[in-house]
Amino acid sequence: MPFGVLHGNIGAVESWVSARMRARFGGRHVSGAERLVPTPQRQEAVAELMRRCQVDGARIALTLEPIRADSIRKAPALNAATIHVRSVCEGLSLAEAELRERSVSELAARRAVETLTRGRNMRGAALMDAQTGARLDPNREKGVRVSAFDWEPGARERAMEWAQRRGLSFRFIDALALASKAASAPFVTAEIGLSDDPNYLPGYAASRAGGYVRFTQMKRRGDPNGGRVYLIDSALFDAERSVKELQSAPVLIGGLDAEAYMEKHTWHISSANRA
Ligand code: PML
Ligand code: MG
Repeated sequence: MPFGVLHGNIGAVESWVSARMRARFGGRHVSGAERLVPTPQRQEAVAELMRRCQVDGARIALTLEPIRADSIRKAPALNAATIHVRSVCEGLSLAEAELRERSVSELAARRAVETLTRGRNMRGAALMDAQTGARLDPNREKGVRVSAFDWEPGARERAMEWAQRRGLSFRFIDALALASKAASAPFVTAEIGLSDDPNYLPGYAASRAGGYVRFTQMKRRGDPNGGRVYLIDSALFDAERSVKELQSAPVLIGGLDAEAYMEKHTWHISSANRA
């Protein structure tokens, strides 16, 4: 299942590169993106990452790291849905309910939402025990940044085209790939995420069982708070190994299942029969 062995063309490419871009401006993180590509495509990948950072005068850190083909695992893309909500309050409470439906305790789900909406300048993601709500990340200031992932070759372009036809952007494509890597780790029960861009209002709750569920409003315009919280099954979690896996185990995400995408409006459904 989640971590398959690579076959065909992917396995045949001997050398890969993990390329990561992080940009800061005025002491704040303003942009970040990454690719995992066969070495001959690294030039293109770097050019694309540089196009992502539109802020003049930003301090940009670019990291290129060689990756062995036989260390790359494959994970399926999560099924995705968009729920159109009427207010930020409704978006946040439905996202919290989505976590509850995926075995997260009431306390932990509430704490996850509080951490996300009140935690200024969260750098990486917070790791939280899915039952007790206790923080598990070794360095709470820094959090944990899930990294070293991409769509499998060709799948990003197809996913992008598909998303644009539905008015969705690269943010969705990037966030879905990231959530798919995280969800494929057995110790991740669920996740909740929100952009730190003050003008980007949608957010999501994600899990292996429930897929990637977007809510069109999870913050008010102008609010710079954002981040991610992973709800962790502590019985399967090992502080050192699991954090390393999230941060640096290279994963390629299989193609988006466009047929599995759904859109719903909360004014047509009750939260009880959403799933
Ligand atoms: C989406 O599905 O539209 C993306 C939601 C939040 C993305 C979080 C981020 O930008 O890091
Ligand atoms: Mg961001």
